Amino acid sequence: MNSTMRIVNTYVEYRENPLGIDVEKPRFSWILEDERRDSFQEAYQIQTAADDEYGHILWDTGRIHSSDSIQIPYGGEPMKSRKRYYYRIKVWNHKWEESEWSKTAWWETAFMDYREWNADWITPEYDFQAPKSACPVMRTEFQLTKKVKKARVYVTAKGVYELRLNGNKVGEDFLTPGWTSYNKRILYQTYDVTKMLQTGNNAIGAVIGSGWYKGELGWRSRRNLYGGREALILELHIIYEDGTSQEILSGPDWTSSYRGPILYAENYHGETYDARLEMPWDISGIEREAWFGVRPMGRMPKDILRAQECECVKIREILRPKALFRTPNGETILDMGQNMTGWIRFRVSGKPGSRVVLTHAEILDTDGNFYVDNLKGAKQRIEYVLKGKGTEVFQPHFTFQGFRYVMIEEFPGEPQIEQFEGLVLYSDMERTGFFSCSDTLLNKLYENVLWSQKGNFLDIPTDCPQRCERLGWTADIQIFAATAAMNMKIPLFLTKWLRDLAAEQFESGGVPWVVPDIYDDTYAYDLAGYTGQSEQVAAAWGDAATICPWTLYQHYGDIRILQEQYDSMKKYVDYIYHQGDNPFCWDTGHQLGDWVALDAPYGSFVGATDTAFVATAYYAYSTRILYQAAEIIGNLKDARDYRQLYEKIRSEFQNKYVRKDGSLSVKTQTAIVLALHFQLVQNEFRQGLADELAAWLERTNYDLITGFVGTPYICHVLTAYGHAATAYRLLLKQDYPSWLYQVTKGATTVWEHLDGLKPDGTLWNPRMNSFNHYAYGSVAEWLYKGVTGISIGEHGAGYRHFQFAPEIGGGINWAETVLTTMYGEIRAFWRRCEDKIDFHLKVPVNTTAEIILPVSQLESIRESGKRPELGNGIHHIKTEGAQIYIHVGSGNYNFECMETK
Ligand code: RAM
Repeated sequence: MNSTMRIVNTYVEYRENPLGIDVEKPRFSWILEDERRDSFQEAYQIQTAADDEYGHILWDTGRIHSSDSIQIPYGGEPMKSRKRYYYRIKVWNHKWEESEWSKTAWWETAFMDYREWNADWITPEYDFQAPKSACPVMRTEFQLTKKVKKARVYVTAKGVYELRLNGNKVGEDFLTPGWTSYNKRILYQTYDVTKMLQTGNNAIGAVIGSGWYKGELGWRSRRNLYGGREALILELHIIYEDGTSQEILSGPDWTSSYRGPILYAENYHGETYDARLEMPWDISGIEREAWFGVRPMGRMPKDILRAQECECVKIREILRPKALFRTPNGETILDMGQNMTGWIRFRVSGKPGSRVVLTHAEILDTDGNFYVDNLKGAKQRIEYVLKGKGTEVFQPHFTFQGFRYVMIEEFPGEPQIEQFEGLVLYSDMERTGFFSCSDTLLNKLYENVLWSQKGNFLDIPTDCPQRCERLGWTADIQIFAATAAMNMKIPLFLTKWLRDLAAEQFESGGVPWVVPDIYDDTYAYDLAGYTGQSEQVAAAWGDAATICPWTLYQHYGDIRILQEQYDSMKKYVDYIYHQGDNPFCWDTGHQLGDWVALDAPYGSFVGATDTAFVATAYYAYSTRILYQAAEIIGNLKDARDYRQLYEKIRSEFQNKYVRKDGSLSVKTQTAIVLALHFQLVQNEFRQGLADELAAWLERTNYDLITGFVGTPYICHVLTAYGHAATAYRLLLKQDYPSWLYQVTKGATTVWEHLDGLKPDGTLWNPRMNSFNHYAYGSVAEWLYKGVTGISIGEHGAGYRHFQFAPEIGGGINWAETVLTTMYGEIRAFWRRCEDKIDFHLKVPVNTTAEIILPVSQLESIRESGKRPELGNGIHHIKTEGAQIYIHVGSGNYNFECMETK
């Protein structure tokens, strides 16, 4: 065993040591490292065991001759519920050198079958004298006489809950159980509470807020969308040192009270908390008399319970305010320096009954005063009443705010900046992508994109986090998914949401505008006028059904997501097939088109691009994804049938929209972008169209005028047809309209509108003007792919094979991307120095890369001082046009190129 190939990380279902999963065949992935170049895995072995010493092996693959190192499904006996399984992995490299066993890791199951739930759903008995909007508590006490070896709690609620045990909060998650299509799926969480229990008396209970379940949703101020009563279900399983066990279950013996301190809590509107009403309900020995009973909800189904499927929401970052100042109107304002989503935590002392009142907003108006009009009625207001004992620290429970500025309306004494901090809440995803370059404005744009992702990945992918919307708008996420997947590890987050998408899909196969779906035609009326349809389905929105699973497959090599979502993908394409009289185009229904494009007619959100053009282009694209997915999952009949359908749609598209001279009949930039990016026009016309787009941009001062639909692809299209210089002009333009315009205006997140704040200082219509919307942030995909040049190669799903083809230009002197993929870290870097350019690439073990350098002669390249030659990781070298292609295996490569231009 003299190999230096090592397993440095192992994952089960994308996680290290997940607690409480119910996946039947969890998948293993591992990351390999080796200092030597060109290192590949030849074989692997996985062992699982009931103990961490492997005394009792449960499943042993033996040595499997395979180079696969990600997404290997468990193949042992069906797993039992509530058991920990240990595993370890070893590998052999291409020289048959054997690695050490990986560090022992584990996963633990929750309930593998919902029928094992013995607890009841319970709801508090109503207390008519309690404040109407108060958050109820449900609790119980129990005795332990023996020493506890292991204890787990399985818990969820209708509403959002905070679970407490013996005086402490259980776990570090907030706003659990998050938002799913509650009528069909509710996720429960698992916590290890072994250390929180004590011999003698114990108390456990939860306080429940309205949350998404029964709180206000949508701008029409509707409540109780899923039901009118909070409910809780909980099982605490205790195993004693002596091997015996005990269960504490939510049930009729629990008690409830509405008399706690949280008097009001709503996602949009904030929280009211009266600390004088605090009661120690989470410790044992309280008066039972003042408490009401609970009602078991016999009819509430348990078959909708699923173990938590992704990372929960946590406090991911803490920000210190940048300034405390007074506005011209005399308002006292805290500036967080960053538009963020989450809470303010403050420290305060004062008399009993004195108050802290805070309101949150995204921007100041042009006069520098606090501006709330764009919140569309979301109050974002925190009211805290002091109990008046020493220093009191408060952070909200069942609400979240999108804000940069906080107006301090009331505060005992003079507020000091040190008394406040910003708690940034989002789903606990690992950051995987880093980009930076020599252009500071571009770096700021990139940071803003990241912040918009943080601000809008709060359990579901939302359009915005501040106004009374915050919904799972389907187009927004399909547009942003690839960027999101490079920035952070999102497969679990998005898989969970895609399950909701499938759950919410209409009988007809149509996909609702938002997932979870809360809309009906009255909402449609507000956005689109009377549509006369009960189901709202739009191109580019519904296509989230195909594009999101495909994005996960590409970025994480996840075939299971294609298998799981396949029916949903197919139903969606079939739905379009059945719209209107012509099955090969989509020219019916109410379409949202190239949303918020600047070429929109006055007063419209829908850009100038013909909506049937957009719909047909997307129809073709989704059908192509579908047949490719069918191929990958081995459904060859569908692959054939849908490929034929795709070809028919494409020729119908050409009949309708491509003129004999190769120009398009729809004359917008977005039309060209879609036609090229989705490869819908005949080969011979493509270059001409790309040239037309580039010339158009040049003529119009590189104004960025495309909307949600055209913008994500515009730079990719330009670069694919030799117009990288134009892409850079567009990207780096600072005056209005452009991406950097908002950066020069002090943006710290990405705006919904390119003209959210116009050059003349006026603001876009407050009805719809968010300053934290990630759709336009999809340009960051081009920072990774274009500027630093990292993209997934053909048949390279999961970055098993990738390209490094940077676009040197835009006056940028250096750029760097570090990307943690399923195979490990890719690092790509280039730098201009005097008359040459340095390139560096780190290729993970078990992957290959194609390096494409912008020189035409091998003579002008050096690797460690020599002309590159085959061997030592380099598999092929070829010259084509003005570029050199070098195919390499794993390792670190440094090339030096004499610049050609
Ligand atoms: C707005 C949303 C979203 C968009 C829809 C059509 O209300 O914020 O971004 O997808 O409309």
